[in-house]
Amino acid sequence: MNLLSSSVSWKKLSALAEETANDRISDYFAADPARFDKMSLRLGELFLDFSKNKVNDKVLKALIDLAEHSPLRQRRAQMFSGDIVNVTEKRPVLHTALRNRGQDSVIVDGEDVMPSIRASLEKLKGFSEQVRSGEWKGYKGNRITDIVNIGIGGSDLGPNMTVRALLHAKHPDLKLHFVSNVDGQHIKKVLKSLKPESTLFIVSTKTFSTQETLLNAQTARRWFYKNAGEDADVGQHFVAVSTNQEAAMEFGIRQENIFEFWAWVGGRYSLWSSIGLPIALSIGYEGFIELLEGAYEMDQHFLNAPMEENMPVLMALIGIWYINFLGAETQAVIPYDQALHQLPAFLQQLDMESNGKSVDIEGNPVDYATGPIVWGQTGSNGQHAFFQLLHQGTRFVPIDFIASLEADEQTTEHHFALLTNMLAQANAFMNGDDSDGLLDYQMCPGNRPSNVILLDRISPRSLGALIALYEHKVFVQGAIWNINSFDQWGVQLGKRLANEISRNIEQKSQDYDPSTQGLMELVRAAFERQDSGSKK
Ligand code: G6Q
Repeated sequence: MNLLSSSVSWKKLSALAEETANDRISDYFAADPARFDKMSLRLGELFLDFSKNKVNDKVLKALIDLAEHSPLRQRRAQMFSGDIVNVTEKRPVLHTALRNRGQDSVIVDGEDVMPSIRASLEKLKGFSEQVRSGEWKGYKGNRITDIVNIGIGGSDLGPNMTVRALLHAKHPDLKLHFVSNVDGQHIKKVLKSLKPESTLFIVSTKTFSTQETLLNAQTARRWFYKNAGEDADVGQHFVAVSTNQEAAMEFGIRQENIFEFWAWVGGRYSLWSSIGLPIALSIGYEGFIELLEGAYEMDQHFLNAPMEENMPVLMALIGIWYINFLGAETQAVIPYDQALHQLPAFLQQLDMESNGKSVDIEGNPVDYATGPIVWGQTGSNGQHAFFQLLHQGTRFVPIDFIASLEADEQTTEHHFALLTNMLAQANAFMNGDDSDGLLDYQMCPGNRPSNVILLDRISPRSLGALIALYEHKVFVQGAIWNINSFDQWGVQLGKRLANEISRNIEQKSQDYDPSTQGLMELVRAAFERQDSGSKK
């Protein structure tokens, strides 16, 4: 048995789960008219209502006790100060330094990393301003109108989600495209509408060794030469964001057009670094800085607010209550805002790649559940699809609702309907429906918990705070579960095996299990047929 699951705080929570098994959230409100005021918090442009959760004062106190007896405080201090918290990869984890808007230095290996972070921001500023103003010219002297970010996973999801969320603030003459899938149809579709003389490619890859990204980048380069001619200056049209300068230069990217970042920035935490270049290009450098400031505000809150008033800590603890004591397997994230439609995919990676672990930091198997399955899509669409299961199914699914208060001037009526739908759902999940005259199958049991996060508006600042809120929530859960939230050996395995299998198909290797072997044979035969077909 692990230390955590045999701890006094854990046992206390198990007892409370039994004691409160038949409690109803609605009764908590009836017993305490001030519950909403007590259980809601504001930070800048972000408001969190966590009152519709199945937690009473005793449960909250026991959860905070669990946090206080965990390595959380120590790990938090270690992360912010640049100690090695990613122990399996022996690295510090410093996305918080990337958005450090204060004067503090952050020391890694005896050196302050802040000057190089500031220098990389300056470079981002200079380049994004040149492209946005039209000063940066393509090989024919045209301004750039289309930017294609080629990257996958952490080098795609963060900038992609953020650019889409802030489309209302984008440069009017620039269009951002994102290519991630190795499926050639993805890049083919994007390239179809583009002209080489006005297109800029960003090859975004921390390692510059990810198969999907390299293949897409090579296809883009071939397309460029084919349409622009062999003499066209590829250097004006390809830049890279990478820690691997050598490989980027080998690809043909000029040294001065490589935007650096560092090994201590994890892929899924990298949108605050040069990986955020598409964001700066789309909304401008000032907007990018506002995004960092919003996140910095959340960092300061996370560091300084008492546990009882600390948004990421509270969201994490309530999540742990559901996952470890009430049996929740999943966490739904439902943004009631079309601009946030990529947020569930982003959070899915953030949470599942970080906390999808089953050994603790010392390498011992855990005997408790860790990260949940995170899923979701926009409301109100979800209401007409999977919400049925949430209302009447047998599963217990906590929900995060996210929305912004400010409406677009032309569509205020729509925005009002959007928000009222969300409020109606959160209310219905809590209260259910057992009105007189309903037949059994019409009844909704209710007592299903939710958080509501309201942004005053979707701005770089509020979005920065929102993303940092979730990053820290994930961090707190990882610290309490005593796992390493910053490695991803499962992802690495996939990368390695894909390369091996493609080599071994060609070499007709017989080293695999019969199923893999049989499937490899079918793929090989299909490609041989296509090859010989194309030669005829
Ligand atoms: C993120 C993961 C993973 C990674 C991609 C792309 O935390 O490590 O999603 O970002 O595999 O890797 P590269 O940026 O090295 O191409």
